[in-house]
Amino acid sequence: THFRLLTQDSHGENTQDDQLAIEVLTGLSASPKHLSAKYFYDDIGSEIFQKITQHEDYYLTAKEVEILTRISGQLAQLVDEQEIDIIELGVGDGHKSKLIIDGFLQSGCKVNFYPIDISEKAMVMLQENIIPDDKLSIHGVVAEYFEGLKLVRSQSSNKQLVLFLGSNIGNFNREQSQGFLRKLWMSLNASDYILIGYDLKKDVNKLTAAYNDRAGLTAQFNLNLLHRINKELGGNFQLEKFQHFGVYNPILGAMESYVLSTEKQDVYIEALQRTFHFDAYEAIHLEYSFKFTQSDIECLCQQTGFKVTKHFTDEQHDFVDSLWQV
Ligand code: AVI
Repeated sequence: THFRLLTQDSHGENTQDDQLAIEVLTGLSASPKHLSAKYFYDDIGSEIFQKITQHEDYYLTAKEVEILTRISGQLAQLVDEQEIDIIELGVGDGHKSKLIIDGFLQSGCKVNFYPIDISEKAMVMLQENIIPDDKLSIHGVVAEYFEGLKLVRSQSSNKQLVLFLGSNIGNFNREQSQGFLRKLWMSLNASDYILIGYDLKKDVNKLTAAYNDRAGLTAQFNLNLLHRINKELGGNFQLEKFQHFGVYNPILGAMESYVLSTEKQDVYIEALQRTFHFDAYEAIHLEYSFKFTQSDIECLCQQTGFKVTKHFTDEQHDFVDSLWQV
């Protein structure tokens, strides 16, 4: 098959397990308590997230699909190359990548697709949805974003288009997203492209509904992190004694996710040999999902060295995919 999996050896770095343990110890010892949303995506979490993206309350995915379906031909025309590397940071199920890839293939452009993700499972799911053909090669890279990007760039000298879709950038805070984009700018060649998805600021009720969906998927998604700690670190969180709370912070311009301890309780985590105390209704902060205005997006572009090629939005202006050039 044309599908190749590139993996990297870790050179005495912390394993993912160690990282989770360190994160949990630090986060649950802090005041206020916090855990990183980065750890949502074990196999169960990835599956729940997939369901969230299909739920009508979580409008983000449908809006981005609407945009990408409409612009895929136009993208290929704007980029205008004979052969291109499309590098996707953090792969979903490949549904959105495929829309973009097809636009290039239909314009006669040869595509080398490099999905980069830390999860090998994500790569397998993707493989089922994207079928290679004569003009499309796929090289899955299991690595952190920038390690993977370095690996890809050491193997190719084509023009590159980096995809960072789904408002994944919203899970960074403002400094982190600036840092991330600067680093991306430095890693690419002059006139390479990036296409980034941004969820726009909008009616608070619509935002709140998206992060408190009626099927309870978001609640499950967040509580799964406690379940993961039980499983991987020998914790004894009783999930029924915690409650999901998703709320918009209009000063930050971000949705915030918490789980609240519904009573006073102690939780023991074996791998850390520690007990953590929770007061009644004490919160653990889990996630930010930042929202943007058009001018937030333009500022970010300007501050990080890129030039805006074009913003693409859906009919109701809920979401933007923004094409920038180095
Ligand atoms: C992956 N990320 C962009 C999602 C978001 O909207 O922040 C994760 C998510 N959290 C709750 N629902 C979805």
